[in-house]
Amino acid sequence: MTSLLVRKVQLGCLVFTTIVSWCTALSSPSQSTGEATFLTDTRRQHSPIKESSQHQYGRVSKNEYVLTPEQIEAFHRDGCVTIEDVLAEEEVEELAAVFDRFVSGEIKIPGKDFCDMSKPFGVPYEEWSLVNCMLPTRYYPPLQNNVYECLTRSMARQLFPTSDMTKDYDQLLNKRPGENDAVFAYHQDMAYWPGKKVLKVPMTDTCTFSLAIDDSLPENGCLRYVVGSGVSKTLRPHRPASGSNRDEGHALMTDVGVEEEVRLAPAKKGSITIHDEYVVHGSGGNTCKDKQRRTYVVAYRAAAVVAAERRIGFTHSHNDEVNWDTFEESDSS
Ligand SMILES: O=C(O)CCC(=O)C(=O)O
Repeated sequence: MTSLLVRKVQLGCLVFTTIVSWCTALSSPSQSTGEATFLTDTRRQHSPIKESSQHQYGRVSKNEYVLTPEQIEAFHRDGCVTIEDVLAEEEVEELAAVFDRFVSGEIKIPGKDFCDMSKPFGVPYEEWSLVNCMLPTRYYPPLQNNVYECLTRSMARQLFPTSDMTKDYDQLLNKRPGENDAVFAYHQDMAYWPGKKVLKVPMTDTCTFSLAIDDSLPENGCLRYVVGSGVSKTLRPHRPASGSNRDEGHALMTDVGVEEEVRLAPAKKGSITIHDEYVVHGSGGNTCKDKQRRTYVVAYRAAAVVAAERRIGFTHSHNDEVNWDTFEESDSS
């Protein structure tokens, strides 16, 4: 009788504790991540919080997503990981509406920050296949601090807990339907950026998030990467993807060996891929006649790295005077 009573009391406590912790998670956005000012609070129904005996994982509040140890390990081991169902349908739709205003030219982006990443500069807009809008939150400040930024900021700080991860740049990409040449050439992101020696910093810590605004599939040109290719943190030789120099087109490319393992990283609408700065990656053309592939990229780097970039005038704008061609090193390591 006594032991039955004790068990009932224990069960009652467990139920009470679980309800309290769920309510706390759902009602208090992370203090450290700040409030999303752009999007309405559309707390999702279809991304259940996964619980283990000690931790809650997944979308624990409006602005916070807790990664599992396995997801963190996969990012550091493979150079890329997919996180399913991070944003709700309504949240994605709200971002998509602003996205489309950039791509249509309604929100203006100056100079080379509005370009095609698969073609040389100078190709008319109507002929673009892979539309690229650099730095959307610079050119349209109301987009700053949106729910996607808040969630990814919380994840970045879990991936690199000691680096004070800070937003470095953002970018919108749209592969137009049926454009087989909407190819993002294989590259390492570090090939585009100044390295440790130029910046005089001891690390390059980076995590780059890509939100699938549309389902990102092999047939509409989802992300693909060479598994584990970033682990050695060495830079492969790169060359301009269009023409003979960077004045003809912004994109760079490198080679992938036939023996290397290339993995596709499809992501459903609302899911996110995260890749690092040294993993070799790119994406194929869009073979779907009726599907675009819209992707919203936001990259975080160690605060010391971002500060050092800005000190030399590097902001990830394609209009920067300081760019890949002007770095003193041929090797960005
Ligand atoms: O999503 C893609 O197609 C490629 C994007 C990319 O290369 C990047 O964000 O570094």
